[in-house]
Amino acid sequence: MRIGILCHASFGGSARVATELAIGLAQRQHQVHLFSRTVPFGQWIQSTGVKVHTVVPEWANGEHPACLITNWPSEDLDIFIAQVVRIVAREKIEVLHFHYAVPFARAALMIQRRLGTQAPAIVGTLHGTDVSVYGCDPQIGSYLAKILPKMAALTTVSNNYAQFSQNVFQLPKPPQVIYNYVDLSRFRPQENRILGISHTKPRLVHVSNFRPVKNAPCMARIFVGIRQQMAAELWLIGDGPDMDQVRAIFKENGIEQDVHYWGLQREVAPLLAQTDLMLLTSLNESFSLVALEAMACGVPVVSTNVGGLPEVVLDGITGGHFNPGDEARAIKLGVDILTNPPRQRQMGVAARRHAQTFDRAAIISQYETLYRTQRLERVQTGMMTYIQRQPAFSGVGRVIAM
Ligand code: GMT
Repeated sequence: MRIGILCHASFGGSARVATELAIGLAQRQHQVHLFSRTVPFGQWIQSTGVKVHTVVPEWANGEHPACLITNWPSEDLDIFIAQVVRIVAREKIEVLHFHYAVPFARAALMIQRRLGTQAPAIVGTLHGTDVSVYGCDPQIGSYLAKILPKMAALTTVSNNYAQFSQNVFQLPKPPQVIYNYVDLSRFRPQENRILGISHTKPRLVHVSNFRPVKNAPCMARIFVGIRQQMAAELWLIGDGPDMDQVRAIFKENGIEQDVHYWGLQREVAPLLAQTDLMLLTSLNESFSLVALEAMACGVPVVSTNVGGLPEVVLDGITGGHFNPGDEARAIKLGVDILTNPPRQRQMGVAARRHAQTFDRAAIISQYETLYRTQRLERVQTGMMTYIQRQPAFSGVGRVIAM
C-alpha cells in the first residue's frame, strides 16, 4: 500500500510510535511517506526506506527536542498542508494516518477538503494530552469534537483512553484500540544480571520529559523516602521544565551523590536493562511507552494507577500501583520489591512476559489490517459515488446503495 504518516518530531511517545510504525511498514514493502514539521528526533536513518518530508530544516529548528510543539506558526501549517496535498496527489497515497490530534486533525480536514474525491482514507490516532488537555479545553475541544468524526477511522492506545476519548469528544463510538508496541529484540533483559551483583546498590530509574503531567517532583520525594530506608541509586533519563525542582529536592536532602542524570537519550534500552525498578508518578497517561519498554527489559514498574497504565503495569504481578500523590504507598512498594531479590526477579520475568503481548510485529499488523479495510471502504464509496453520478444508472445506484 501507499501510506502517509503525519507526526510530531519530539522525543515523546506519539512521535516514537509513528516513526517506528513507518519504518515497520516500509520493511513490509509498503511505500511510506512521513510528514513532520522538523526531522523526527533531529536525525533520520536514510536506510529505513521511509521518505521524510519536513517544513522546517534542522538548522533552523530552535525547538528543544523533548518539547511537543503543537501550536505551529500558521505559515508552517499552511506549508505542511500544501506539501502533504502535493505528495498525496503525486504518489496516489491511499491511506493518511495522523498521530496526535493537535494540529493534525485540523490539517487532515484541510487536506481532505483540498483533495475532495481524490482524498485518501484518513485515520487518526489519539495519543494522550490531545485528549486530556486539548480535548478538555472548551474552544479546542469543541472544534476537535466536530472534526474527528469526519475521519474514516479513529484509534487510541488503551481501552481506558477509548472510553475517555468517546466521553470527551462525545464520539458516536469509541476509537478502535490498537495498543502501543515495543521491539522485543531491542528492549530485552540483560543476560545473567542478578540484583545487587551487577551493581552494588539497587538501582531505580525514571524516564520522562519532566513536564508537569509526569509529576517528577513527587518521584524525587519518593526516592528520598526510599533512600531514608535503604541504600539505593536513581537514574534519570530525559529532561524538561521540572528538572530544576527535582535537583533541588535531592540537594535539600543531601542525596545528590545517589542520582545520575543521563539527559536525553536516543537509545534507552541498554540503560533500562541495567536497572532494577522503574518509578513513574504521572497524573495522567494514556499508555506509557517507557513503562512497557522497562518491562520488556525485565524491569518491574511502580506507577500511579491512572489512565491506561493499569493495562500495561499489572498491579502485584509486574510491579505495583499507587494513587497519584500517595508517596507513602509508593515508598513502601519500592522498598518491599528492592529488599526482596527473588520477588524482584519474579516480577521482572512476569513483566517481560506481559510485554510480549505488545509485540511490535503483531501491533503493526493490526494497523495494516485497519488501512486495508479503510482503503477498501474508500474504493467502494468512490465507486458508489461514481455510479450514482451516472444518469443511466441513477435508479440502479439508489437500489445498490439501499
Ligand atoms: O500526550 C502527550 O503529552 C505526549 C504524548 C507523546 O507524544 O509523547 O504522550 C502520549 O502518547 C504516548 C504514545 O502513545 C503514550 O505512551 C503516553 O502515555 C501519552 N502521554 C500522556 O497521556 C500524558
